[in-house]
Parts: sequence; C-alpha cells; structure tokens
Amino acid sequence: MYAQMIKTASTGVKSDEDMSDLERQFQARIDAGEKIEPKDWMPEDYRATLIRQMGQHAHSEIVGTLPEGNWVTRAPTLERKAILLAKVQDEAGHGLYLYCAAETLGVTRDEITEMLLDGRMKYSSIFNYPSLNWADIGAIGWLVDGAAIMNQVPLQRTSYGPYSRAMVRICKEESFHQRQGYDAIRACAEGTDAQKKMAQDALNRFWYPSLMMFGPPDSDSVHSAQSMAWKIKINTNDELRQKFVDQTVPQAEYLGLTVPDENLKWNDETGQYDFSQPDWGEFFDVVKGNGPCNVDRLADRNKAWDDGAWVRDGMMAHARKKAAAKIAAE
Ligand code: FAQ
Repeated sequence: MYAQMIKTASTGVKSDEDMSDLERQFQARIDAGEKIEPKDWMPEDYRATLIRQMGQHAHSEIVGTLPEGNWVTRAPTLERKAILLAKVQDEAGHGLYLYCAAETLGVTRDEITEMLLDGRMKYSSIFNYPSLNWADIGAIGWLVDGAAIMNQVPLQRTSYGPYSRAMVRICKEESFHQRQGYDAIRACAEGTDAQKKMAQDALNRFWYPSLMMFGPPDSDSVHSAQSMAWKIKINTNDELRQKFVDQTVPQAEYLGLTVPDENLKWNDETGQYDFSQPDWGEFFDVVKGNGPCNVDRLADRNKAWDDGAWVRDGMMAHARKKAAAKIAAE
C-alpha cells in the first residue's frame, strides 16, 4: 500500500451522530472558520494527520535542496550562483519552520527526522528525479515551485494555526523562487539553439513529475475527504492540478516551449485546458522508493544526520551543563 500511518479511508469521515460531544464541538469550531491552536483539544486523528502532512512537507523542503544544491557550484554566472544559494537557504529555512510547527503537536523534530530516514515517512515524489543540466534548475523553480505555491497558497487558510502562519512567509518566498526559475529558463529559451533545446528537454522531463506533486487522482486520494472536512486541506488534488495546468500552459507558450502533451487543448465549454494525466503507475512506484534518485536522496540525508551527531551531542551536553550551573547558583 502506498499510503500509511493513518487509516482515514477505512474509517471514513465521521457522521455527526458518530462523533463524541468533544468531536462535535471541535468540528463546529472548524466549520466556523476558527483556528485550532496547540493547546486546544483536538481528535487524535487530526493531530496525527497534521504530523503526517507537516512532517512530509518539512522533509520535502529539506530533501528538495539536494537537486538544486547540486548546481550551486556550477551555476553559469556569479549572479545566478548567489540567487540559487539564497533560494536553497530559503528552502532549508522552510523545513525548519515546518519542523517547529510540527513540534507544537507533541512530536520532536528528531522523531520525525528518524521516520524519514528509516522510510516510515515520505517526502515529495518530485525530488526523486535528477537535475541533469542548468535548464533543469530553471524548470525546478518555474514548475516545481510553481506547483508548490499552487498547493501552499490555500494552506495559508488551513485550520491549524501554526501551520497556517508558517505558510504565509513560505508562500512569499516561494513566489520569488518561482520567478527566479522562470527567469533562468527564459534566458535558456531565448538563447542559442542548444540552450533552447536544453530548456525544452527540461520541460519534457519535469512536466509530468510536476503534475504528480499534487498527489494521486481524487478517486485514489486516501486522506482528502477527512482532511477537507477538517480544513487541513482546502482543495482536492485534482482541483489544484487543473489550476496549475491552466496557469502554466500560457507561460510555456510565452517562452516558445511545447508542453509534452498531444492531448493538451483549451476547452471553451469548461474554460480550462484538457490535458493528459501523468503515468500514475510511475508515481506509485516512485512513492514506494523505486524512483531514479530515491536511494541516493535517503543515503544523503542519512549521511548528513550521522555526520551531524557530534553537533547534536555537543549542544545537548552544553545545555545540560548550563542547566546544572543554573541550579547550582540558585
Ligand atoms: N509525493 O490521500 P493523499 C516544495 C502520498 S514542497 C509523495 O492524496 P494527502 C518546495 C500521501 O502522503 C512540496 N507522496 O494524501 C520546494 C499519502 O501517503 P501517506 C511538498 C505523496 O496528504 C520546491 C498517499 O500518497 N508539499 O516543493 C505525494 O491528502 C523546490 C495518499 O495521498 C507539501 O508537502 C507526492 N507528490 O495529499 C522545495 C504540501 N502525493 O502519508 C525545494 C503539503 C501524495 O498516507 C525546491 N501537503 N502522496 O503515507 C499536501 O498538501 C498533501 O499532503 C498532498 C497529498 C497534496 C501532497
């Protein structure tokens, strides 16, 4: 099974009659648009769903620095290097806000990190694809950050206060990231024939993996119904995927690039693009650990965790020493 941890699908969304008094009061607060704060009562599945989603989101931000970090030393100009470095630092910062926000739910950062490292928790499928050339860095900013914003702007209104507030700053930064990516791929698309070819190749490889970022089709989405009832999620996976396609196709046209989809067509009746679905078999395979870079990504994160053990030990020893000195002085 590609989903784990919380079995909302088997239990379904609880009806009003099946809820306890506390659950009913909680749902009424959600329905009234109130934010839930860390010390408020919440159903255990609400807490677990948030830890799952926020933890996976944090892990994605951190693992997401790997394909771009790969290009910091090879960016074509000093300006592009400085911009990319700043972007990668922002992404790491997003991971840290999100770990802090997740900690308000009663789980430690170490615990959820260990769940990533031993494969119990996921990170976004997109980061299991390699960044092969400089145009890929443009495509990641344009498409991957573009998809991330499409998903994260509604999350600013998510029902859990700390998550919602973290998303406000993250969205501002992601929108800079999207623009820097678009600018980088625009420079390639307006360059020599070889550079234009690189830009098209990057779009060809990143288009469908970007569509997969929104999650499986609604019919296969295990958590959407309950997460939407709790306003953890505001839109379904398919709604956001469609919005992303509608926003991105004119951007590709402006660049003179071709979206790799023969069925892509504006539909006057729906006022949206018709488009081909990604290969969902490939998505489930990547999520299960069989994508092109899954093994390398987890090996890199495990190495970073192991290499950093002496820093964590040193910090803890220092904290214990300070606490002991404080008690001795009292
Ligand atoms: N990859 O029932 P649903 C970024 C899993 S941040 C891997 O539909 P849900 C910034 C899902 O976890 C990108 N797994 O799940 C950046 C569940 O498995 P589980 C990350 C996926 O949660 C840019 C199972 O499939 N953004 O890019 C994926 O209701 C550039 C069933 O799926 C967020 O995390 C996937 N794509 O909806 C950084 C946003 N999709 O947990 C660096 C917050 C689904 O039961 C460079 N998250 N699965 O084992 C969300 O909005 C939701 O969690 C969804 C999935 C929409 C991703």
